[in-house]
Amino acid sequence: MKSKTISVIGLGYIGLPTAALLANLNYKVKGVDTNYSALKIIDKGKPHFFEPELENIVQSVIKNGFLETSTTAVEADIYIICVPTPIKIENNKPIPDINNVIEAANNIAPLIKSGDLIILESTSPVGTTEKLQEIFKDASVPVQEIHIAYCPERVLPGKIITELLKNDRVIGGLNSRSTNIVADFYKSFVQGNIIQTNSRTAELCKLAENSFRDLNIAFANELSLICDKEDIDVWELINLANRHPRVNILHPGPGVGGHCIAIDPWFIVSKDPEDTKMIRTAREVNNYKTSWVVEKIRIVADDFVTDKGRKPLIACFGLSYKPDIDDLRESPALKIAKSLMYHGYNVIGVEPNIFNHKEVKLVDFEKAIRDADLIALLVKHQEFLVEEVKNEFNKKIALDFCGILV
Ligand code: SAJ
Repeated sequence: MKSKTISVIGLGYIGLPTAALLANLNYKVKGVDTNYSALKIIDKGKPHFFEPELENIVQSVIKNGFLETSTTAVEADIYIICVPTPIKIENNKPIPDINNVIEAANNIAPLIKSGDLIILESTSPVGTTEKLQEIFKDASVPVQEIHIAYCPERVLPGKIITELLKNDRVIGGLNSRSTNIVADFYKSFVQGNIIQTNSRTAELCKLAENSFRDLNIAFANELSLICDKEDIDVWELINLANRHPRVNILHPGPGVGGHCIAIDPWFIVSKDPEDTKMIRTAREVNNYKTSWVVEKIRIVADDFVTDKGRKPLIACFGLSYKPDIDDLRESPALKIAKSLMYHGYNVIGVEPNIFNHKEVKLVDFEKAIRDADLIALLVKHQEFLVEEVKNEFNKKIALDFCGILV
């Protein structure tokens, strides 16, 4: 298997770690991306985003030449498509955009030869892998001679390298022969189990996993709203409920962010709006939680104005979409900071994983603690969990939306 060449199309959060890991296992890998400035950084042996353990691997595989980059499609034996599949919400209606997948397939179609593997890893609506077959019908080899499969990525940002190797993988080919052949490829580098199914089940499996988590977080967020009204500590409540042997409630927070859980459930809703009431409602509850947090901060800030006759300086602790990463995609914390600024409040941010932000003024921890009148704890970064730091928060008007002070 290692003699095969691989082309990874899309060198983002999933594609780059996948390409680097495969190159590190001595596959000859070509990474393809249209983002020239990202490729320039990668060519210097650096990832264009932060992910633990990734930099050393990228550095080594660029140096030894096992990973090379290109802005255009490159011929290979195995193609792995990891391009973004965004979703737009128009008039309350989710509209998935799989144009990047279609374009990637169109670009590789002229290069396809008999025996090639074409693997889609991007999160996609049910039926997308079948659409690829349509595109390859026009290729110079009969589609029966190529192997098309869907294999969703399931890695957790912050633990991508470990999870790429250790997680179980679901492989859904367009036919059982393709499923087997693609499964053999994954067996060459994955230590987890390789489970075989068809493409449509694999596609929905990925969407179901993230929707499951979204629903469970929505439940925790809904409890936090109820508890706030009833004057009950939601963290204590969840701790107590979780002592039941069959209850495991997740953590409430300022909403759900990232490019996966905040988006993927909409792929299911978009195909079947009638039968997806719970999935849609979970999305709405988690989105609502973000605006609820803004309102809570505004109430306290407005009280401060009444009391002191001046606007408070609000320090938002954490801007990323979840703890201990620098990823701002769909971040509720960033949305909250920006919404407060939009409403005319004075806002500063403390984000240990980011040096600079073009909209929110970032300051160091000491300055924020010294200058802020009001503190909004939005992301449970490890830096904020140190006992002395928590003591500093407790000396201020601190609104804790992520369970730092519990
Ligand atoms: N969150 C809460 N409460 C919790 C857990 C999470 O509010 O108890 C929030 C986080 O703060 C964050 C959001 O949810 O804003 C999502 O974070 P996450 O850590 O749950 O998930 P992601 O988006 O980083 O990664 C998910 C993972 N999916 C599942 O756990 C089912 C990962 O395995 C997927 O590979 C990834 O989506 C993806 O790429 O689809």
